[in-house]
Formats: sequence, structure tokens, C-alpha cells
Amino acid sequence: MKITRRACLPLAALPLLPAQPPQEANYDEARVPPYTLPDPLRFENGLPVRSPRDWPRRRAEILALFEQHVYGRMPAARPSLRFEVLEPATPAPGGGSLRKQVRVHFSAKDDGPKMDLLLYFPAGTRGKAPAFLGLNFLGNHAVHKDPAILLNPNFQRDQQARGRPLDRPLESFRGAEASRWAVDKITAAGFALATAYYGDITPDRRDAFHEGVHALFWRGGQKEPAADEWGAIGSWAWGLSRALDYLETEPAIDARRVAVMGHSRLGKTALWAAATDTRFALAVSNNSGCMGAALSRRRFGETVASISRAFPWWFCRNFLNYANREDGLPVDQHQLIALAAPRPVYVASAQEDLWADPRGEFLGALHASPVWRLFGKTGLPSREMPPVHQPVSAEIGYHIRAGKHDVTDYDWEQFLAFASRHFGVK
Ligand code: GTR
Repeated sequence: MKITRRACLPLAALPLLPAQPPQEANYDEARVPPYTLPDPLRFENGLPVRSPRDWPRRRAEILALFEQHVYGRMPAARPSLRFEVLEPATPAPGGGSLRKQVRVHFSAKDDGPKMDLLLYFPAGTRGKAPAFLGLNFLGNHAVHKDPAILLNPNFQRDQQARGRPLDRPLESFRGAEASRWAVDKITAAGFALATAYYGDITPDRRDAFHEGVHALFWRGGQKEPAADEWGAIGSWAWGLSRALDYLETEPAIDARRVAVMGHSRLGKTALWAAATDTRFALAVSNNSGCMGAALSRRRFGETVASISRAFPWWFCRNFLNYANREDGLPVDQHQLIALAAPRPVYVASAQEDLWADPRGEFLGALHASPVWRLFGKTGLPSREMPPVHQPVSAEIGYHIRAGKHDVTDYDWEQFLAFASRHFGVK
């Protein structure tokens, strides 16, 4: 079988990071090694977790293991955020929504790191709307053709720094990622959308920590994160929490009904955000794959060795010790999903996205389910992987759709139906 995977974007012309060529990757189910998963419902001392009252203690253990060995600890100190309204709520093209743009300053200094939030609210809703919050890959200007969205020069900066300077004006990237953000569907369903460029938080490349939020927390001459401190995914998840800090002050949004959503590396990020910040009411992982929803011990498609070779900066340094040693990892990814329990979680796969191991993503959701059952709930309602385009859902939802690594309208329709049901949106 020949697998080609344009890792990041359907728009081949877009200058994003190259995928690591999956030369030696396994795509044969028969070659998945036998494995034993760590039990989310057993304490590290071997005693069973018997009731929902035990869960917070077990949850804390699992969270600490992911911090120590995978994504790294986030700083404990709360930054002093400042919110600057760049554009008040204004009717957006099409008439169905209002657009607002807000700058979140991560420090007291105007030239310090900052993130621009783009918000769409459903027009004419009474009261506060539930919301989806997710990071984007190319800058807010790429999320919609809307000419009023501020262009983000950080996207240009980041491409330049990767040695891939833009060969066309930034302006021409308006709407370049729009097929992934069903703004009209989202607002028509009664949801708000909030998004920010992930590179505003930390640029996505090796040795770029000093350019993002990491440097705000460095102590005495520190130049890089310690072995158990946050990598880039940790900082992007932290940025999502700071966006939520803003949403808590936004009168048009119900901050108790915010779904955190992400695709691919940003799907890994969304799951980690839901794990580290229980204010997120629901999480959506789209094609998050290795170190997202997919079980690492299956070694199918992308593995710990390939991801830590291609993207070491996404994780904490300790994680790099587990290349080709998946069984030595004290956690597996079903436990990352379980950290969201008993909140609802949706996991989405794509049939041709074998690099992300669709079956491994399904199994991640399935093996997280016992934690929901501890709470008298169902988790995922099917032990069998459903056929293409037949979503299954209870408190955990899952679908696999036809096609490639991407976010499509079909995906959004399922996320909206799932979130509407859990948030009581008619
Ligand atoms: C790939 C990487 C995946 C996934 C993807 C993306 O190159 O191997 O883990 O995160 O990038 O974010 O588009």
C-alpha cells in the first residue's frame, strides 16, 4: 500500500511544515504488536478506583504523569493579562453573525507576546451563546474571506523564520483556511466561534521558545524549558486557557459552555487543554493522531519515535526518552481522553489519514470509556469501530469520514450536533 500524506493542509501550495516522510511506518494491522494499556481506573499503587469520589485523586496522578513525561508542566503563576478591544461587535458579511476582535496581551508590556482573538457571535441570539474555541494554523485572516479581519504579520514572520518566505502578499491568504472553519454553520446553529493564530502563542519551530510565552516565565538566565517543563503543545493549550479567561469576561458568550476544538497538532493541543483546564465544558479532537487521541502502543502510522524526531519541541524533553519505548511510557492516550471525564469528548478520524491511525483514535476513545462508566454514564456506546459516516455517540462521540487529513463541513456538522445535545441548544 502506498501512503502519501500531505500532513498539514489540503492546500498544497501553502507553506506549512513538511510532514516527516513516513518511510518505516507500519500500516499493517497484522503487525501491530501485542500491548497492555495502563488502567485509568487503577491507582499507581495498584489499588482500584471504586467510585466517582476516588476519581479526582486518580485523575491527579494521570495528569502529573502526562506533565512529567509527555507535554511538560505549565507555569503555576498566573500572568497579568490585558484585553484590548481592536474592533467592537460589528455585523459581519452575510448578516448572520457579528464579528469582534480582541487582543490578549500576555504581559504588561505592549511589545510583549500577545494573541489576537477573532470572534463571531450568532446575530439576534438572546442571552449568552455557547462557543467553540480553537487555534488556527495560518492566522485569523485565513479563517474567513471577511476583509475586515486584521492581517496577522506573525504568520509571515513564522514562514520567514522557517526558511519559507511568502511568495505572495499576506492579503492573498484571506480565507486560505476557510474550508476548515464553518463559520456560517456554527453561528446558524446558535454557537459563537473564537479563534486565534497558534504562532501568536509560540512559533511552531525548533528553538523558538524565546519568541513566545515561555520567556515570560523564565527564571534567572533560563534559556530553555527544563526536562519536565512545557513544550509548544503545552503553551498552545495554555493560550487556549487564556482565551477562555477572556471569554469569561465576554457578555455575549456563556463561558460555562465552551467547547475546545482542534485539528491535528492542534487536536492534541485541544485534548491537553481540556485535561489541564476543567473550565472547558467539552473537547473535540479532529484527526489528532499520535500523542492526540491515538494509542501510542499500537505503533501504527506515526510513532513516538517519528514524532519526537520531527517535532521534539512540541513536548517536554523527558518525552524524547520514549522513542521506540512506547511500553515504557507510564501513560497511553486513552488516559488523555479520560482526563476530560465526565465532560463530553468527541473524537473524529478520516479514512485516508492512516498516519494518524484512525483505529487507534477509535480505541483511545473506547478505552477511555470505563471512566465515564464509573460515573454511571456510557462513554462511547459502541465497542466496534463504526463504518464511515456513521457517527456513534453518548458522552464520547466518534466518527470516521471519507477523505484525507482535514477538517470539513461534515466534521463540523457532527461536532455541532454533539455539542448542541450536550449544551441543550435547540
Ligand atoms: C504532522 C505530524 C502529525 C500532525 C500533523 C499536523 O506532520 O506528524 O502529528 O500533528 O503534522 O499537525 O498537521
